[in-house]
Amino acid sequence: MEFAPALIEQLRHASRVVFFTGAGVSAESGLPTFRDAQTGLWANYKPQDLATPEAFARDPQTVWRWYQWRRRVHADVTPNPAHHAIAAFEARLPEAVLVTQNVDRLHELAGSPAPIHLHGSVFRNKCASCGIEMPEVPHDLETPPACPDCGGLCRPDVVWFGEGLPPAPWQAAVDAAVKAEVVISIGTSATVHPAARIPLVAREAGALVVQVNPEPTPQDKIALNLRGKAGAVLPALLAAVWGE
Ligand code: BV8
Ligand code: ZN
Repeated sequence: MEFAPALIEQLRHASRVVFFTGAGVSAESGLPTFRDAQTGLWANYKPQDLATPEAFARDPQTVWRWYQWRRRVHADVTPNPAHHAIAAFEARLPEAVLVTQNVDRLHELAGSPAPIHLHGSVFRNKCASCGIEMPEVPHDLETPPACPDCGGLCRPDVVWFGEGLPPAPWQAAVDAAVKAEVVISIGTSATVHPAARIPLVAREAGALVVQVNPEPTPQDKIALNLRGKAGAVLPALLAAVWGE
């Protein structure tokens, strides 16, 4: 895979690089992206309809079972070469920051030290009423357990549509974006807000935005586009920059 020499030079001399990932970085690990049609039992549900507080209030059992199904699916997948390449870049770039929209833990499993999760984690639970953190439970538990403090229902500690993003991760991501020399935006449809603004904030502050995606996205116009799958492009980029 060929890269523009100017891009390689810039990455060789950059220290403040922000990696911004979406569901596409986990696609080659076998995790369906939000855009992919759901399978089996969940084929006739749209994620956007289930990942909302209203859906949980209306039918907690169904929403809980959807997350338990996703946890079972997530438990069986492993990081792919894209996750490993990002972790290898981070190991060489002490000031690198990884911001992810994903709720899986594949970046952590690939060795990324401190991914910033803008949308929470499907492996953390909290009380839907008082918000305290609740322990993980076996992924085959069919009904949400009750909060030991207030009796409220347990829910996954993810950000649902219509919910605000956690302030600290959001601020950390914006701070990294405004200081970034380069943002590498990987596997995101750039349609979910406000997360999708992170590359734009960096661009407006003068950063180069590189986008890795086999498909066009609304980010195309502000990015240097590397059309391809993350699992192929990122290891090739790593080799071109560091000769690894
Ligand atoms: C908020 C956790 C306000 C849950 C998620 C109208 C216009 C604009 C915005 C809105 C609007 N109406 C409503 C909104 C706001 C809404 C929003 O953006 N909606 C969109 C859908 C229009 N946003 C919100 O509601 C946010 N909150 O605004 O709150 C507020 C503020 C203050 C106080 C109170 C309230 C909250 C959004 C967070 C939602 N939660 N996840 C869960 O997972 O169950 S987001 C969820 O979707 C995923 O986590 C992921 O982050 C996102 C999907 O985006 P991507 O990661 O980009 O994935 P996607 O499938 O879309 O695309 C995959 C890409 O990968 C594709 O481009 C594909 O080509 C590419 N790809 C595929 N294979 C590969 C690949 N790339 C590389 N390699 C490959 N092999
Ligand atoms: Zn509670």
